[in-house]
Amino acid sequence: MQLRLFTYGGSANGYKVELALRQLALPYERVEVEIFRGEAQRPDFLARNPGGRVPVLELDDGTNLVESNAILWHVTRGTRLAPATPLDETRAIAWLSFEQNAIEPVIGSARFWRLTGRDRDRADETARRIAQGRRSLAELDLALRDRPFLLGERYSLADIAVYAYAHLAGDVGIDLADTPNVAAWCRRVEDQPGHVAGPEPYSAPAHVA
Ligand SMILES: N[C@@H](CCC(=O)N[C@@H](CS)C(=O)NCC(=O)O)C(=O)O
Repeated sequence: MQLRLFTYGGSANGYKVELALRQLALPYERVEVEIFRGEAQRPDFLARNPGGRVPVLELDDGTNLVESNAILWHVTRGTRLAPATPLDETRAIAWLSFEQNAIEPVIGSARFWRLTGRDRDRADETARRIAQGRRSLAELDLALRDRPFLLGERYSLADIAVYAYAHLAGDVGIDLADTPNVAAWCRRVEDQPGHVAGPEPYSAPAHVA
């Protein structure tokens, strides 16, 4: 049995994992979960992830892994995308935490609301998150002023995790030209061998009237 990735095309959390699997040429079966039709709330999926969220990676022994960054850590272990030293491991964990605190629920949520019509009944909160997103990218820009990648000279899982939502900031009107180090880093990430674009557009059921 091979790896099975349960994901949703519009999810950048799922995209992170697919990007790593593709760049490492690890074979996997992709199972699309239409989260906006309740497919992640069905008992069979909840048995994999009681949180009812994608992505979930099923290993060849049937173990289900949840949380995109934990999955990234697992699939990149021992590969060229893993941190090279214990200190870099610590730095990578810091970037994965930054991504889950300052990028995903900020740029990711604002973008989801805006692209699916949910911003109409939460305009203030959307604006607040976009403002926070600008601050997060400014912080990222400062960190990237003296290094090509987040851990230094080498592209790693930290770049994949942070890139997944950061590169989508333009969808909420944040111009990456305002953070030139981030813009240049996005181009370097996109130039990596095996890079694939993502995530996919939101599916029709994601949109609200
Ligand atoms: N922190 C989690 C977030 C996972 C997550 O929020 N997944 C979304 C799609 S991006 C989902 O499945 N949402 C369905 C729901 O919450 O009902 C991760 O990084 O994997």
